[in-house]
Amino acid sequence: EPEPETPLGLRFPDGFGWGAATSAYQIEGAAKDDGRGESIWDTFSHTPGRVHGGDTGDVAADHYHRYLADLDLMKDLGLRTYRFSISWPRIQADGTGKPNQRGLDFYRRLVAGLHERGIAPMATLYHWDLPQALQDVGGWESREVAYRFAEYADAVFQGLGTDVPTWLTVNEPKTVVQNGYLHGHHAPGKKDRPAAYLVAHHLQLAHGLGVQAFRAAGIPGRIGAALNLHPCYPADDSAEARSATRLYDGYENRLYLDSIFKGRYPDDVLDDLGPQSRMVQGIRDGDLAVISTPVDLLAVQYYTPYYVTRDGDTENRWPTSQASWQQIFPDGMYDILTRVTRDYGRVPLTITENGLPTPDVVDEDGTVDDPSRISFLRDHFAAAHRAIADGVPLESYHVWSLMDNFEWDQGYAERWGLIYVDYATQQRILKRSAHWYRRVIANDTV
Ligand code: GBH
Repeated sequence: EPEPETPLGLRFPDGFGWGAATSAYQIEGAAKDDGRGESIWDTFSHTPGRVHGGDTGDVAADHYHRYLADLDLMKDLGLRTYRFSISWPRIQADGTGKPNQRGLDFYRRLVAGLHERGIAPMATLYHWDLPQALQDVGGWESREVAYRFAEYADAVFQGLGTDVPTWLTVNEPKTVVQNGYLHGHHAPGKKDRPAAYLVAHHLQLAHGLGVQAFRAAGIPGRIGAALNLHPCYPADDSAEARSATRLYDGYENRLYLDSIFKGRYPDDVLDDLGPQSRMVQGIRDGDLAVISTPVDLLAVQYYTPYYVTRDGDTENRWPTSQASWQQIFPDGMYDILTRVTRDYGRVPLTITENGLPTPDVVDEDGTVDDPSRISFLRDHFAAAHRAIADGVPLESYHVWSLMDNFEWDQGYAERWGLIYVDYATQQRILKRSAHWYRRVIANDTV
């Protein structure tokens, strides 16, 4: 095994979009500033027993107050693109009505600061922080919330539209479905399978209505969906494992991809849910046309593969990261990128998340050494390079994450950043991987 820093000599296309990603609730803190309302993640994290260590996003990395210093760190790294999310309850405290100018102003300042530093902004409209007031009227189980989302999106387009070249609608609808409504590990913490897939439909509808609102607003720029995709492989060669893998892939990938790119939900998944399921009952005429409103790009988030057994469970094949759900398998990046291009056409692709948590500590000399992040990124970049060489229209790559942050139900126990955050002092330290990434970007070479 060579030193992880040893270059592989893989050159990326000129101007390739090297970037990093964050989300609002995970980094901003400032939970009560400037008229921000409460989100379901405020409620969830303040409910005892829900989040590791009782951690909350009240302060997080205090990015709301430190964004200028954070912008300077992005510039220091040489980032060409930065993906962040907009907090819905900062724009509409109760999820409806006239936008809160002070909330919009924060993102205006952030976006202006990115432009001043030559970094392209990429904004996600919804990264899981639903206004609590909308949860109180049913949350994503209510079809109405999809229409509220479109109104919120329009307020954001009017407020900062012309300065943001790339928009994403809903971050990882599947994670809301699975973690929010199947296992209950995320807000709103339900375990209700019939509700979960109705929520999937309403999130897809919200996506489509958001794309339509963007077209109606007539502002320049591009918009797409942000999906976490999982390559699914049979755990053995049996016909049973192969057919279980097919259905698993339906729930993990095709439910979201087919509805957006083919205007239909996959038959195998609909059959499995059944005609009396809340989801199937909740699909109205015209919904799939809304959901499949053409997008300008697709944002892919890749973390782990699944190996599916004959009885439809999954098993691990590769070493895991500190997150027990994450198997480290760089070829999965190649497989998912080439598959999307093969099955859904040559829509421009961006990687909007890929990374791993590491148990970082500050050494006596004040440095933070994370060699496993360097080898992880090197190998996943190499897989993306191979996909590009094979014709995949991949234009940018955002590492998850720019900085350590509130990792949802894991609280601050998992550190996913290129930049270390000392939460006691809010001091930032570039990890060894950040210094390595700076050289990758400067040379366009891994
Ligand atoms: C992304 O989610 C998120 O977009 C980002 O906010 C997050 O910080 C990042 O990745 C790192 O996790 O149900 O216990 O088996 C990744 C979503 C998280 C979905 C883990 C599957 C399985 C955990 N994945 N989850 S569990």
